[in-house]
Amino acid sequence: MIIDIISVVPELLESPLNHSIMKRAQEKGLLQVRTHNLRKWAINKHGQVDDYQYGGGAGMVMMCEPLFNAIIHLQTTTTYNEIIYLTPDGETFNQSMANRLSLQNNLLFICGHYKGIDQRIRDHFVTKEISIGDYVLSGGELAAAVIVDAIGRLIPGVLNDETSALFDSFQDNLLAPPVYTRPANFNGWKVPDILLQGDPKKVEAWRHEAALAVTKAKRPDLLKDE
Ligand code: 6GU
Repeated sequence: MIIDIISVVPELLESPLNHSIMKRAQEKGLLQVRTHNLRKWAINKHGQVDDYQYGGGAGMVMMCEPLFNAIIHLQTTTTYNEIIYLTPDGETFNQSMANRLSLQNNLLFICGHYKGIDQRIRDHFVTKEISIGDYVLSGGELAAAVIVDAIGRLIPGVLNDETSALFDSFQDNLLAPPVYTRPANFNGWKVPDILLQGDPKKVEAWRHEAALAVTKAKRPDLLKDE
């Protein structure tokens, strides 16, 4: 999968996408993340990419021209399944969106800053608008990093069997059950017996019950959907 990201602060994307599982996905050639500094398509030598908003009011708006030229340039070599604008007024991101997006070949993310991007770019290019939650970030980059991570780990071959995404929280609308590692007794705090007895059926049943209990306690809304 190729993910292109247009940003005025591409540095913000570097660390989160170049370590751990995202690093491995890219080294294995399963994921290619390419960041593009919008200033390359600035309208003048001052690097201008934003301007005052028509109608007045505080805050700058990212101009049509740099975004138009950046998108057209990228489209000459890549056909995108979705052009995604990261914005607090987009559809709220969740695991089922991550699952669907992980099946695509090429995605383009546009990170907004300031008051956002000129509406005409949204009208004429953007095919999907995503928010990562009901709060406002200073730009779309951290949201893009979150989404790329959530999608990237779902690409077949990125995770091995042990870390398989099939057992993640939310994949079956349940939160994950508690987990334990050695020692079996730490300061008198004991690991549940079932997990030590080595009967896979009993372990599975215990985990399912525990997942249900955790979900009921913390996120009862998840159980209502089904
Ligand atoms: Cl995608 N962008 C910004 N700027 N703020 C957000 C967001 C996105 N999602 C939640 N808050």
